[in-house]
Amino acid sequence: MAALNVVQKPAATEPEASFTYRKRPVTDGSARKVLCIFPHYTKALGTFDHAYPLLGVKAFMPPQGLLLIISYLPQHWEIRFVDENVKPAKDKDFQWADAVLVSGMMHIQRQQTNALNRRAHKFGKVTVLGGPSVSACPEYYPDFDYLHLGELGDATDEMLATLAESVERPAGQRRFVTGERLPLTEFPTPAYKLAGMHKYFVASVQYSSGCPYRCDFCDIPELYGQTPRMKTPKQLLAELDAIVDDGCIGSVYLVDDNFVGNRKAAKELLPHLIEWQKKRYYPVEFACEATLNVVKSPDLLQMMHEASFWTMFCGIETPNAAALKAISKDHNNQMPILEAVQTLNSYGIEVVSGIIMGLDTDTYDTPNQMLQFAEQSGIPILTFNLVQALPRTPLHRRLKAEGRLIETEGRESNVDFKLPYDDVVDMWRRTTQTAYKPEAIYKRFKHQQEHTYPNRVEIPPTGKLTFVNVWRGVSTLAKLMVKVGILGNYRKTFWDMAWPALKSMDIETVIHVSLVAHQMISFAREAEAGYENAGFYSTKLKTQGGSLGNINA
Ligand code: B12
Ligand code: SF4
Repeated sequence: MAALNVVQKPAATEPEASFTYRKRPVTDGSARKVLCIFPHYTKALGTFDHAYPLLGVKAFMPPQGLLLIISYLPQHWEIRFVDENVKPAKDKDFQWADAVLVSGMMHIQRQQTNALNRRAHKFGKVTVLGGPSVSACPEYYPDFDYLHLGELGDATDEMLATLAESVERPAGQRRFVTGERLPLTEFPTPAYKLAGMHKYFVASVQYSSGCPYRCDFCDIPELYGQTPRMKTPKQLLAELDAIVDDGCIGSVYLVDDNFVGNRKAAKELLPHLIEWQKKRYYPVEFACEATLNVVKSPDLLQMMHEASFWTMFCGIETPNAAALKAISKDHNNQMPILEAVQTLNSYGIEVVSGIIMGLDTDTYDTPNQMLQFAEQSGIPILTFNLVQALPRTPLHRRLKAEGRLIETEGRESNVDFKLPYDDVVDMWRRTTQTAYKPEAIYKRFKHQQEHTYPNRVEIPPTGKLTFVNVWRGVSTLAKLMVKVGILGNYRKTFWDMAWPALKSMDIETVIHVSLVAHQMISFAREAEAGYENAGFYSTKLKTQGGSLGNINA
């Protein structure tokens, strides 16, 4: 739990030319104590749970949406923030509160989300739920008192006015639906300080919302729109300052659905990021989600290189051109995929690839094609997911019309695959296990050591040379040496990579490669033992928490 305090409002930012949204919540006179909780995620390949004890952090990423809502709450309301991924909420937190606000991101989190509602109700507290999951699927949350559907906007004001008037639980559930969104240029700086950046694997910021494409399986266009909306560069720099001033030195993840959804806007931002990095001696490196066709804009890539973008999550989904066409992801066919990955690597950008299995076009040869693609591309992290039909997607509507949705508890996916279910799950499991055999992932990392990392902009040591950072590096390295280099059962593979890198004092690479590989190898082994879910959307309960990734862009 973070400290109890009242959040400071950030300085106002320049309004957009088309700005019409002027309402503010009517909350005069009310003094409220608000408990804001982010539920535990379901363990995933991409939540990096196995890396936390080695790095001395508690969770993957601070919950941007909830921290933003906190900053938007009336200044005189008292706030307690709990990220259950860091520390569970205590009974006394619920007792303290007048109202409990919960943010639920993923559908797979919904059991944890509904459990928080039950706890709050046990103490007689009124509950509000917002976030991507409820916005797409309000019916998953029948027992919350208030549902906030959509982005920050008129619904938020209405909801706050309601809480200001009364914190009695209403007789029945009420929904607040955003009709008019608050322009991103009016978004306050999220309450990063409450979260404490040092507790997280990576920090997060948001520059834009929305994506212009319309992939068959993705709910982003319907939830966040197809015309990306942006903050101003000045706003983003203020957020980066807040994050770095709070002690973050390392990766900052741009949570934008597609960082290059509006290339002009990305090009306007990047010179500011480059200048900021230079001025502050490159304290951070960036990761983002973007469509692979960014390689068509070398000027954009050059600026991303100079701003120190190190990682890009691309929803490659499948190397099969016909399959891409079938899922309306033809923009991945605009250039040969392997060449696109090489181009990104040549700018120092390591690709993380989303992969979907269980598509209608899959055959028994699909695992071989996926593994061949992994090897040829040299992409170290590929998030193999089973396709899931999310509500508010073309895929969901099509499968519903075809009678191919199976919403049975315990299934790995709600899609009635063309191939037999057990075969598809088995293909997923075999692909994951083979891709994450220690020799295989270390080989792909070797490719990155040769073809990507040397192409990164040279960073002055000063930016990251703080006592905390050096200490974290030394202790992480020591723990990795013991856990993987001495006790690990793939220690020879580790030393083949680590020894030459240590001799050339490339400590950062040793830590990055062995930490990420450790997560992936451990995850794949758990999957082999049947602990992890194949579909990271499935709400199937596991004896041990389940699994990475992200699927958009
Ligand atoms: C960052 C991110 C992650 C991070 C999350 C870490 C973290 N703590 O933040 C990581 C990388 C771990 C992740 C993983 C996954 N993710 Co993800 N992720 C995102 C992403 C790109 C951005 C979320 C974000 O920060 N947005 C910016 C904030 C400001 O927006 P927001 O959260 O929507 O908040 C706004 C409103 O919702 C509202 N709001 C939010 N909370 C609250 C609370 C209250 C009380 C109120 C009033 C309002 C409110 O106000 C905010 C301002 O407008 C979204 C895409 C998206 N656009 O949502 C996908 C998304 C949430 N992820 C998704 C998925 C599917 C996954 C994975 C399953 C992918 C995978 N294949 O493994 C995994 C699951 C991990 C797990 N085991 O739980 C889906 C969720 C679909 C669904 N509903 O289930 C999304 C929507 C993308 C997509 N369509 O594919 N993800
Ligand atoms: S998958 Fe990516 S590119 Fe496709 S619509 Fe979703 S966010 Fe856009």
